Amino acid sequence: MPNAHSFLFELMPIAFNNTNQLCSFILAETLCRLGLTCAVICPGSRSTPLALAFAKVSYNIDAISILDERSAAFFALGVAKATKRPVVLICSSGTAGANFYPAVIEARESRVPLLILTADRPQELRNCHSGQTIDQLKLYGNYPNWQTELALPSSDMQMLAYLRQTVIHAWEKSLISVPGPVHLNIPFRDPLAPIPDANIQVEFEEEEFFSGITTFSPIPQSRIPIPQEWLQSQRGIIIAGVAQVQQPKEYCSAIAQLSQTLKFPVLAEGLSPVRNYADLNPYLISTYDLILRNENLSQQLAPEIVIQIGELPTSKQLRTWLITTQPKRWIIDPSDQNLDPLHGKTIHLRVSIEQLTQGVEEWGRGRVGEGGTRGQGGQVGIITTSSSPSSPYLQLWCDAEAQVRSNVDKTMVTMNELVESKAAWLLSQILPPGTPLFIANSMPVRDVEFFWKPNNLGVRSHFNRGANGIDGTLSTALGIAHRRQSSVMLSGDLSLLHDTNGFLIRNKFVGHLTIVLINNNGGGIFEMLPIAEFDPPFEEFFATPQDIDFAQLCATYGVEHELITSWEKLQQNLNPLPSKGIRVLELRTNRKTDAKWRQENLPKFAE
Ligand SMILES: Cc1ncc(C[n+]2csc(CCOP(=O)(O)OP(=O)(O)O)c2C)c(N)n1
Ligand SMILES: [Mg+2]
Repeated sequence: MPNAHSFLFELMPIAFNNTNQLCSFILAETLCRLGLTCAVICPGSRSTPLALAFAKVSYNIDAISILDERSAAFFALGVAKATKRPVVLICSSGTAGANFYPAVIEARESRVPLLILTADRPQELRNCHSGQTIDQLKLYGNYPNWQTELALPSSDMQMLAYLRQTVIHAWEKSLISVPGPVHLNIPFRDPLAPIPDANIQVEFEEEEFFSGITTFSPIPQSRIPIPQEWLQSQRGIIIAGVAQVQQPKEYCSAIAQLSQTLKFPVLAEGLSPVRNYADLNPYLISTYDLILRNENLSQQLAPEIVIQIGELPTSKQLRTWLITTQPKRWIIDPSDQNLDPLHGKTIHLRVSIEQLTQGVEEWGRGRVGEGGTRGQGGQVGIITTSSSPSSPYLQLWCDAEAQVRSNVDKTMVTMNELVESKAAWLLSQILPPGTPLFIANSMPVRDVEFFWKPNNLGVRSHFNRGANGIDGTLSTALGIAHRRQSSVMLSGDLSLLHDTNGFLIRNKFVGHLTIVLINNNGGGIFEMLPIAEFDPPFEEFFATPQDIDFAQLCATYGVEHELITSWEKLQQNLNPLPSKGIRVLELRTNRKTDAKWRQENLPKFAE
């Protein structure tokens, strides 16, 4: 439990002559004792008491100053994604807080805890053109898990207790039942700087006031009985959807256990940790999108039962197949959210996969067909967890995977030209073990889904698939990489250009980020759409080439840049990774020929 250090005690006589400072100190110290480790602070005057308190409350808080609020908010999102802990985000009054908005949305949609503290003018200075004052109440609409305005700072002991307890509640609300953003709007009267207020002198017993603050215990989840249909079906599949989990190995083991017990294949999205712990999972299917492009196979593989873990993969091919075949679907996810964009007859089982598989040993009772007997009223069967498939359906999946995987690998190995899709395939095999990787939206996530090869490198993939924005890409990646193992980001040119203010974080950033930049001078994704045939207006209004010289751009920020002209060169640069700084490795590609390559080749792998 962090304690206020001596530095604070030196400040105490000043701080506690000033109500704003006292209250901001209580706010910061309470969060610190709850486990806060990072606060991102944007410059401004109204937020002065908060900035001082968070910058000085404790050496245990990493206080980071970032100029651009949009970038700051995505950076905080990245830190919170990687640590799974709430990160505090502070700004001044006015439009500053509005710039947090896209990251607040992403935090909500991808279930990331953020604590947003927007400073505000007091009531009497609102609605009267007092300057830099907007309506900040409910600024983020329905996106926050919880939002409120704090009372004006007061040195009354009852009010200090109110503040302490409200802050504890805010912390909890950012974490349960589903992690997400919480917004506290905080009014301050002058004086904002730590100078004495008139008549304020507070006697404050710090240790007594903060004693007993502990992190809450999560709401216990009840055990859910396993549907009998799972045990009885020979045509079931598991879909491991997009997921960013704190304990990837445990998560993957639980899925593997379910798969081996039921003898169901696991269709794992490129953004699922399952692909990076391949040895755990003998029935792993990574090429489902390519397999399902084969009409014949997609019919033969029609499932009876689907167990979807978390959110559905991006693949349109997979989604269309599920709509056509209409299997009975279960969705395993602890949240209270609707995770069925296909609007099937789905049953949500509101537990985590780890919890669901806790009693897995008992499920063998009733499993038909591989050494067990169909149990009645708890009669015992024996579960087998051997890795040789026993049902013809499972065998068909595994054979298709082996064949398509081999076709993909043969194509990629012999490809010397800089075709975009190869970057995802190559990265899956060459990154140092455990590398944090941020995958930008647009074609990078899609190439990862198509081509990320199963491996045992334990790469930690992150992404903003909550709202699929191309905004905040660089800042999120820097947040993920900050104070962690050397990291990599895979991004298109427009996504990087949308967030170049992220480079302003370079002097605060601790660690290393390599940006693998696929520069196809525009939005390659739009080349895949029917609108590409209509030029004009295609180039000007959809592809939007920006003609940026990235070497010069990088030079402006003091960021290293290298033009990569061969796959060997890329490979050499990615392992080992440097330990410090930001670096761009630019691959120049051609979006028109790349779109054509995908259109021609994606259907070929499973022919
Ligand atoms: C904030 C935001 N604005 C616009 C879009 C629409 N959009 C999706 S992909 C894309 C182009 C991305 O281009 P780039 O990053 O170069 O990747 P590429 O398509 O070339 O792979 C755009 C504008 C979006 N997803 N998010
Ligand atoms: Mg592009």
